[in-house]
Amino acid sequence: MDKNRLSKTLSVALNIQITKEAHASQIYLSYASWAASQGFGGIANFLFRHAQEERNHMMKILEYILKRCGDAHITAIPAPPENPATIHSCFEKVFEHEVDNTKSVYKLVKMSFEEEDWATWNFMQWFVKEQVEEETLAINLIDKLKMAGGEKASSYALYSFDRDLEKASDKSISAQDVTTENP
Ligand code: OFO
Repeated sequence: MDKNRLSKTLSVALNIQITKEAHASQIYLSYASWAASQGFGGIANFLFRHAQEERNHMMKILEYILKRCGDAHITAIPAPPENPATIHSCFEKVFEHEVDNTKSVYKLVKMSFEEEDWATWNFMQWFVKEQVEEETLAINLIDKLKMAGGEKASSYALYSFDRDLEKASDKSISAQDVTTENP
């Protein structure tokens, strides 16, 4: 008896998304290390936390594939891009990565809709909501940085921005504890 409840196409796409989430985690991890090396402890803390969140997203998809008795493949993760030149460009890049990830989430939603795989369609709605939150968060931070002077932000403005992020909570929710209401 074949217990696999995922089509070959969706299984491949979900596995690609696992690698994309792992890659996103590596990007946050590398930007966090860069920010820490520049003395921005608050920004680093924020980015390290997001690295963990992306890893949780990866686990969430892996667990879903296994729950549906599909084939999960763990592959190599592409290297993160070069370090950003400034804090402003760091957050612009974060936003661009999130938009890119949103596109692949939408692709999965479309595929599951076309296949009438309502379980996967429903599962992916969590990611649709999560991406809205992550894009909004990145946009808000870029707006704050613009107010602080953007690329020309003074050391004091960056110091205040860093201190604000330092105060943000350190807790990232594990994939298994996440709900649609509390992503
Ligand atoms: Fe950027 O959040 Fe994962 O999917």
